[in-house]
Amino acid sequence: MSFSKLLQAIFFSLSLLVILGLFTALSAEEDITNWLSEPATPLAEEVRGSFIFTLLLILPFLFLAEGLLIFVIFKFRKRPGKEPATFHENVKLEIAWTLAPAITLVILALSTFTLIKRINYSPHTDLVVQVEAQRFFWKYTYPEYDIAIAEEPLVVPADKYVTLYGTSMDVIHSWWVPAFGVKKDFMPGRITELWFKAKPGVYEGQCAELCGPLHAEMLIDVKVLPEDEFMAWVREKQAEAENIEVRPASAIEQAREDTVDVIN
Ligand SMILES: [Cu+2]
Repeated sequence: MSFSKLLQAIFFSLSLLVILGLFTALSAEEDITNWLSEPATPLAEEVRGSFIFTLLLILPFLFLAEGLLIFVIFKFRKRPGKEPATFHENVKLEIAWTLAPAITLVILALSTFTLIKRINYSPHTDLVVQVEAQRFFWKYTYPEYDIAIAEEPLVVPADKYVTLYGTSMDVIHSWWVPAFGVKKDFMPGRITELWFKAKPGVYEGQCAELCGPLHAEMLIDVKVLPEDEFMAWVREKQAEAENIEVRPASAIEQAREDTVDVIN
């Protein structure tokens, strides 16, 4: 088989594969991947919108450039009785294909940076939760309710602005719940802010910063409950904390004196 025949065969097989792949993806009853999770917060909706907007703006360039390339390769190639074309330079065309992508990039930058700003600063706060990341779990403290939990799902009220202030006790961790559209690094010695306002449901996430041997098991669970159920959970947790017997300081003091008496 000659080299050009081999190239043709490879080109043909690859095209067939791509068409088959596209057909399978389009006709699948369920999504064949979960690489885009359903947005559960307005922020996640915006992130999704920004993703699609970006794709719509940049894909025409891909198709135009690759389409032109393939067209030119076939149209101006060397054929029996025909020399290959050798033209080059076209100032107008070159200015156009420099300006068009540049303007597109400016549009993308403006829309992306405004969205990043919205992600970074919570517009309002109904509930504050402090997060301490530690290899390999998360500790959540609710200062307003005097509750601290670790290795348990984060529980928050639905449709409320929840602000997390996170830091790390050892290495860099990253708090990432895809459905919320947030992913922020928690670093030792620094406090990072993130926020979400989620629909009721149970959401999963994961530490997204390689932090050690059990990094893959540093999972995140978030339970978003209707407000009354959330308050019931708060009362339950507070009651649990009260039931832990704490010896008053005076009792400890008395015990020490008794011991001293016995020794003497
Ligand atoms: Cu981690």
